Amino acid sequence: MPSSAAEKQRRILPLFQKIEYNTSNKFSILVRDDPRFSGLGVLGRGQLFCCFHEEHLKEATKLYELLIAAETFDEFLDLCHQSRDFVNEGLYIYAVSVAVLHRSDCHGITLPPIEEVFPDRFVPVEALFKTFHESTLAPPEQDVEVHIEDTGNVLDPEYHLAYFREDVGINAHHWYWHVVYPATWRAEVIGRPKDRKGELFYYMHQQMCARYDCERLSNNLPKMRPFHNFHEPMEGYSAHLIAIINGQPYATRTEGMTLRDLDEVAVQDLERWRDRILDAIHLGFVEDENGVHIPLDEHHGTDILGNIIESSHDSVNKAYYGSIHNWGHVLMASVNDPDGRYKVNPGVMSDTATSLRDPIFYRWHRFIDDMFQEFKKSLHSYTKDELEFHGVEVKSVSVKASTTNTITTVMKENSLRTSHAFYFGRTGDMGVKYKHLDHEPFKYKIEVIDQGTKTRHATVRIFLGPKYDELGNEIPPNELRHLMIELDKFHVELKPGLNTVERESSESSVTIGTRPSLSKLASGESSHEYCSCGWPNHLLVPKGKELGMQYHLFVMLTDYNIDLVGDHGKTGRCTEAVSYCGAKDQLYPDKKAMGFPFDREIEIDHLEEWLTPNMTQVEVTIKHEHS
Ligand code: CUO
Repeated sequence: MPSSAAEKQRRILPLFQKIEYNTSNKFSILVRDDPRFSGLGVLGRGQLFCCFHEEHLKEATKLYELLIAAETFDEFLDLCHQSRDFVNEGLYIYAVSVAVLHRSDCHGITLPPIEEVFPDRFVPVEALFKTFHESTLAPPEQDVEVHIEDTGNVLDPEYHLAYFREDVGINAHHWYWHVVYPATWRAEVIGRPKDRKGELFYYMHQQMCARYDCERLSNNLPKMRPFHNFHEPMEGYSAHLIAIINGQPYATRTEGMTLRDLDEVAVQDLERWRDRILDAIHLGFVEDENGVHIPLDEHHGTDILGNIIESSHDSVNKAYYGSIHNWGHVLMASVNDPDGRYKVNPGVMSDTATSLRDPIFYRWHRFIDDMFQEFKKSLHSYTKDELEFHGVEVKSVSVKASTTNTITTVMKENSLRTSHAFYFGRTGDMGVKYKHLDHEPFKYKIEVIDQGTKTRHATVRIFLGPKYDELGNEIPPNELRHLMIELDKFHVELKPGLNTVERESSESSVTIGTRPSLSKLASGESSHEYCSCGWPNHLLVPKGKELGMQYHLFVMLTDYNIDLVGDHGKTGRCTEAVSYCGAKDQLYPDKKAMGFPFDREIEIDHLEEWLTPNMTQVEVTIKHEHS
């Protein structure tokens, strides 16, 4: 890392540490009279910042736009220091994070892990209190670490999925994804367009749902039912999280509660927006604010719909199509106290760092995804010609691990330091140990014949999907496509004749490596710039079953020269987890629809019949080993 970046990194980190949790806004006269801060400090300190609430986002946007617009790094830092004591704590961290990721003078700076900034959003309260307690017994210089214990039991079938929903890495990924792609991003003001943002909103969340269903099948649970009926009683969920900023728990939802109207938005509004969006899909166009019809075509339809459904600043008509996804999160988080009469915290669905913990998250997003799928139904299925890569034949694929074509998963232990966030008047570290799923490292070996006489460039696309459903029936291709999870996508050069392509699981284009801890960043030990967004590699593949669970491993090669967009690959920054997070400040590096070739209906009954010579599949087994 160049020394200036190291110096900036050192100066940035304290902004994220030991935030003073007070309930009164500390407006200095200087700040109050500074017109740059007008409109800030509206959401009170001690309130939970909701990443989906329109008013909260509006204020956060004001702050991150102000921070991004600061002319020099020093001015930026100065604004950060001034606003730190008077804007809402959660809103502040969100806005500063957005600014750091988007200021050109912050290149080379890595954001500290959100789980160390706000451990209370990741660590159950029982474990946090135990750490506090033990730290009072231990000498102040001694480190204290406690284990996170289970917070549920088998009476709740969803408990079996807790390891996935409450995984630190996926929740951090989701937080950073929304920091990289703020719903309110105004490219025309900030000057940095976000390519295919609406489509990526669809695809990244579709993949989370597919991954969740793969995990459900691994645990002998049926695939989830989408949350289509907004009056349906919901399952319960208790996060066991407490918000340190106000000392209150995130609301527990008891089983059987239903959505309630808020002052801002009613359940009926969600229904009206849903119907308008579905009407638009069936008519084949959306109507903008001036009554102009914009076609939902195969090139832009998903992106336009993504912006409408989220909804983002780029929605073509927010007044008419509303903001169904964002308000859905808010309504679900508010079922306990819709009019705020008890002054309690909302549930975890209110925050991008916590919402993945709640089973309703996936059912809500499956419903959202079903609207996109309704659109995809309006497009023709890919023809053989669109699928083929003439002259390229994939002969075979195998997975090299301790046993060929078998991947073993295990539970592993990791730890997380909580003492960066709070004052304890002690020098020893405080932290928690937690378990997470992991898999053995593996390698794909793909044999490809290039029948041509010249070197060619190909994009390799690798997906994984379950072979059998919860009843033991083989999943037909058109259902399977909803469950296919992307494992990797990369470029290869093919020479004429037989080629052997090998690729490590750790190189996956959907995952990022271990993010450096705050201590590592502070000591300057981490010289690599991490862009923070990316699926954790330890959850690259689903858990599988103890006796083994069969999956299709699918590989397809397409023509790289046709797929290529812009100059990607030559100047890419933050391209580690490009499939789900895009490439920073660049066009999305693949011209194909996201999720290709599984994004459209497959009208053939057997997978083998659908495959063209440039595709192949092999059965792999995922086996979970109890440690
Ligand atoms: Cu990421 Cu609903 O958008 O959570």
